[in-house]
Amino acid sequence: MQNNQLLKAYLSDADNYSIELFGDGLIHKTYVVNRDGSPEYILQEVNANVFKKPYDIASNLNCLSSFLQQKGIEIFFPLPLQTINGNDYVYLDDKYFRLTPFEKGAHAINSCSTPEQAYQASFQFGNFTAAFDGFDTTALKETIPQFHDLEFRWQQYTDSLANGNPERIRMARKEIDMINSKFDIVSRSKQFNTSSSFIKRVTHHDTKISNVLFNQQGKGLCVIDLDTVMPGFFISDVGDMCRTYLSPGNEEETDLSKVYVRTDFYKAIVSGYLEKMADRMTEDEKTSINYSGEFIIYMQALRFLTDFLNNDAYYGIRYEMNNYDRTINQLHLLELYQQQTK
Ligand code: GN1
Ligand code: MG
Repeated sequence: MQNNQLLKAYLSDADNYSIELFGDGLIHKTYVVNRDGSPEYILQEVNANVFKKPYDIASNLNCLSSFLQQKGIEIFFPLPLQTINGNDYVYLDDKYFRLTPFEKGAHAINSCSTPEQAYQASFQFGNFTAAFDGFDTTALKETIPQFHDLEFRWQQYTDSLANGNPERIRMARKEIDMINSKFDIVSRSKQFNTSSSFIKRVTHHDTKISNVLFNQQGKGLCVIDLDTVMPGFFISDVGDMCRTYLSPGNEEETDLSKVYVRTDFYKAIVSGYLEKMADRMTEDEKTSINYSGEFIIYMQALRFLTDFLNNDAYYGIRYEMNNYDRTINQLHLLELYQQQTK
């Protein structure tokens, strides 16, 4: 990468910085920018195959940040910097890059290992949505259209069954049958789009624990990675926390004995989220809390399987059967989730 050219768009003393790869996201490439060995910025190459309109992300962030300022709401909201020329991105070699200050004294964790961490993170996501109470969500652009629309994901899945790799379809027969047998999860999602008891709010849509910053005492500080902040339903955020915090083994784990549900973490997620959100949620929403996990774990299994059948067009993979193994992992987690959290 042409490090210097990139950093020079932002920093007049770009030569004093070095760049190294950072984190393990499946979509963007992320780098940390160091000066004298200490981190100063996060540099990201935005995946424009996934986010087809990168300027929609910038527009959403500016809109949300103005709302917070106008209302005097003090949550930490990490905005990318503008370039010296006042642009939201550097466009180089057909790629979009952005630079965000590194939060000193804060750190992210890669896996959730205590109920307290689950509680802290969940509180932050609830607090984030609550901060935008009264914000007109129609002002936001959908940075990935129909991102968490389960009926749409189902449609993509049935398309992959019709047009995908026939050998892979044969290989995944058991998982296809399992997905099909749980179609009631898709049916139930319909009520979110049709009933006024379910409210569209500013939701994050990617609530894995590495998207929360903690202070040195382990207290949650804020949420980061705001590209998929869009109008959505709370089940997206609570559900993705269930998907990613409940099991000690993550979606990459192939030893399924390490993929199980820690029910005390489930309680921590629910109580952290409700702390700020309980008063804002309708009765129908509250009785759908448990459905959140089913909705998202199922959707993720569906998305991994669809990608497998489509020859891995979307998710980054480390080995040939990665998306297939991820599907098996998520279906296992879903089964246990349905048995153990009610
Ligand atoms: C992607 O890029 P990353 O790892 O934060 C995906 C999420 C999935 C996740 C599964 C834009 O998130 O929806 O849950 O992979 N993000 C996008 O690991 O598709
Ligand atoms: Mg992300």
